[in-house]
Amino acid sequence: ALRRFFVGGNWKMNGNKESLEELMTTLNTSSLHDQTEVVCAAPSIYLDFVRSSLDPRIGVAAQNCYKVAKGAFTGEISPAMIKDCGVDWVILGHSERRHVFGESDELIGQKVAHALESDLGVIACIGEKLEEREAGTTEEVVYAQTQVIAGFLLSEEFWFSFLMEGCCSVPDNVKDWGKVVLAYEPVWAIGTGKTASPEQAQEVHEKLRAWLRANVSDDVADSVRIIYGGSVTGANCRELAAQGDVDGFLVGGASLKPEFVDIINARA
Ligand code: G2H
Repeated sequence: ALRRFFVGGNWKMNGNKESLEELMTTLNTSSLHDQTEVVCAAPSIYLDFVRSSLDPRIGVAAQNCYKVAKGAFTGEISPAMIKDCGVDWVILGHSERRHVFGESDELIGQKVAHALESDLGVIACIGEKLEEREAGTTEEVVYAQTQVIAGFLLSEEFWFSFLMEGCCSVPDNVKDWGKVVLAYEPVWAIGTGKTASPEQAQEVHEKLRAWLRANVSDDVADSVRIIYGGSVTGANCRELAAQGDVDGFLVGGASLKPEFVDIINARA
């Protein structure tokens, strides 16, 4: 296939030096399909430690970052700092950032733009809530989130500054889609043990690819990896990986366990 299988482990706020060392020893000594691109997202305080302990064939990601390079933003980290630790990826727009910490679409779009400008790869997360799925608005929600990540929808904030300041540059967050992996994570499936069925995942991934074809380009639609996240395990990964538009996974809970190796090797 055109698209290299991509498996991200999202450790979230878990582990300590001892347990992560053990996990990394398992990953470093396991046989991993070399066709799979593997990236582990560590808590920011451990990025340096994880980058220096993990085998170089495995990538490392931060789980969040801020939208500018430096300054008076207590508690935040910048893409420049992430790069300085030898780390090449960042997860942005994760549902926990959106729903536990109240990050808006707008902010996520700005973070994506700055992270890409700083030469980080971005795992950009989107996904509908249970009530949105039940109301039949899944497509509408994930298209809107993708559009704000892409940045070419003229937002209220854009029009406000256009009118107030005569600003005239049209936002375009993503100049290089080659650095973006789109993670579809239905919120109702996150950490709940309720995985989307392979058909449910395939349906949304296929529609997202069609959206990219219609709104970006054929080339981007064919090449962007669309990965699935939400209660992926060693037991359900193979069936999901067999779907034509599922190009990998973003794995939470199971990425802290040895079964992460089975998930990395899910595509035969
Ligand atoms: C979704 C996923 C990882 P889990 O948040 O991003 O977590 O696999 O635990 O549902």
